Parts: sequence; structure tokens; C-alpha cells
Amino acid sequence: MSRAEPLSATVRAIRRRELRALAQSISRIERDDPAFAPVERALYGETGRAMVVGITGPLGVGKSSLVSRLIAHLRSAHRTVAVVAVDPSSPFSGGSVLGDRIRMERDDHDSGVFIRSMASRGHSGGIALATRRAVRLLDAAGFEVILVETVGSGQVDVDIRDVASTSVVVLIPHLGDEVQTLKAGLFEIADVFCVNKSDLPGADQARRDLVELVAFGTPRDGWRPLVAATSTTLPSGIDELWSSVERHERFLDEQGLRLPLRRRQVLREIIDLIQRRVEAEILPRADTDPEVRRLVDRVVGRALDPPSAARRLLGAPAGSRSKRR
Ligand SMILES: Nc1nc2c(ncn2[C@@H]2O[C@H](COP(=O)(O)OP(=O)(O)OP(=O)(O)O)[C@@H](O)[C@H]2O)c(=O)[nH]1
Ligand SMILES: [Mg+2]
Repeated sequence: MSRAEPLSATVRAIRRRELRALAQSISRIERDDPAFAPVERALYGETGRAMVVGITGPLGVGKSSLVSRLIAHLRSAHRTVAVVAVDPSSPFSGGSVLGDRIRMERDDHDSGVFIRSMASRGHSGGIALATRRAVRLLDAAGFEVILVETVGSGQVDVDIRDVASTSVVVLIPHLGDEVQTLKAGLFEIADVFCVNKSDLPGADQARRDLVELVAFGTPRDGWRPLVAATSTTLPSGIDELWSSVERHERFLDEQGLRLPLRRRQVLREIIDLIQRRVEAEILPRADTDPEVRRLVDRVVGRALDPPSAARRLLGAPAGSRSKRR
């Protein structure tokens, strides 16, 4: 049997949006299975169609609950939706918890929805790369909207702007002063702010404060973040939240910003891959390659500074024995 047979079977299953094949494929991405690369390569040309929306914010603000409400909202408009939730908890215990929270509230027989949690630790290839690859797979599978839930504030090593075209930052009333938010770097990444739990006291004030902060800030690429207020328990504000997301998506198209955004994201990914490759080539040589050993010894002995050592290593790929003094 030709070796192309199983490859094309997997590719076809993904194209047909078979949920089992998708789940298995994402597991292979998580394991960084080298045999899966040809599948991704075969599908790459079919990606770039989905709307990828980041839902990010501090722990417990209601991101998963919002995702669940957004799924219902999108399904009632007959749009297909996939979710990737990047879970900061341990890969052994926490991996499925968030997915379960969403799953509890949805129809299990609906093939227009796919939900996957990915543990943020325990990836040989790094979670940022794995997230991008999982999103791409779901894109190739034809999901129209892909929601990516991540915990903001540096707990998870995924910059949502590398993946999403619109980033929603979720906050709640009395989360702490806005200065905290600014510090956590959440302010710079928001295209849309969402004040969730607006059924709790203080929500109106929180929303007004945010609107004011946004008004004082400098627009990025001409866009001033929108502020929506939601409650997933009532529920309320879900339509407003989604139409804010769509307004930002339209803005990207109208202003010709989508292509530059994609270029930035692709370049970022290429650089991440190069970094990983360099690391994979140099680390194993640290103890075995006399040239690397000598270089490290010289840096330890203060005969050479780290930038000079880095320059020399970069100029000396594995196995090369170019003459250096
Ligand atoms: N009062 C109120 N509680 C809410 C609302 N939305 C979510 N919650 C509650 O907030 C808690 C956290 O909700 P999640 O949806 O798991 O929040 P999350 O941001 O995904 O949490 P992590 O993924 O653990 O960071 C749960 O107990 C929810 O029931 C809301 O609109 N109002
Ligand atoms: Mg969650």
C-alpha cells in the first residue's frame, strides 16, 4: 500500500470535519508528532478563512461561560464554531475541566461545534506554536468562527495577538484598580473590552471607567477599543459583545489592516520556529560538542562575553568545523 494512503485519509477526515479525527489530530500536535507534519502541510493552503477571536482575561472572570453563550449565539445564526481553551493548570488534572464547563451546557450531538482544552504546560513544542497549529487545523476543517480562550496576565505563554484577529479582554466589576489591568498588559491587547458579571453591583461604574480610559488612550491603528457589558447568568449583552467583535473585523477589512496583521502573525511564527530550531540544535551539543563546551567555558571564565559567544555559535551550525580561533 502506498504511504500516501493514511495521510490522505486523515486529510479527508479533517476536511469532512470529523470530530474524532480532529481531536486525535490535535493530540498529535500536542505531542509534536513529526509524522503529522505532512497532514498540516497538505492542509495549509485551505486555511486562513476562519474568524479567529481571542477571549482573554484574568482567572475566573467568566471567559468559559462567555464562550458557552457565544457558541449558542453563533449556532442560532447557523454558524459553525470551534473553541480552543488554553488551560494554565497542570496537564494531568486540569486539562479537561474548562472544556467540561462549556460542554455541560451544550448539545453533544451538534457537529457544528468543537471544543478542545489544551494544557499550557507539557508541550515539547511550546504552547504558543501548538495553539496556532490547532487553530489552523480547525480552520482547515471549515469552522467559520474559532474562539481561543486564554488567561491573560503572563500566566500563559500565548500572545493572543499572534493568533486572533480580534481580541476580547474580559474583566469584572471591582477586579482591582484599572492600574492593575494596565500593568498586566491587558490594555494594549484589547480590541473589545467586556465587563462580565454585570449582574453584580458596580458594573455600570466599571463600564464608565473603562470607556473613559479608552477615550484617553491613543488608538492603535486608528481603532479605539469598544466596551461591552455582559452577564452570562441573566444572560445579557451577548449580542452586543458579538456585534462589537464583528465591528472590529469589518474595520480590519475596511482599513486594509488584515493583510499587515497576517504578515505580522506569520513572521512571528516563523521567528518562533527558528528560535526553537536553534535551541534544539545547540542544547544537545552543550555537553558533547567540544567547540560548544569550549565556548561556554570561555564565557564562564570571563574570557568571552555572551553576545560574542552567541554570534559565534550562530555562525557555526551543527557538524560544521569551520576554522575559528
Ligand atoms: N454573577 C455572575 N457569575 C458569573 C458570570 N459569568 C461567570 N460567572 C461565574 O464565575 C465563575 C467562573 O466562570 P468561568 O466561566 O469558569 O470563568 P473563566 O474566566 O473561564 O475561568 P478560568 O478559565 O478558570 O480563568 C463561575 O462560578 C461562573 O458561574 C456572570 O455573568 N455573573
Ligand atoms: Mg475558563
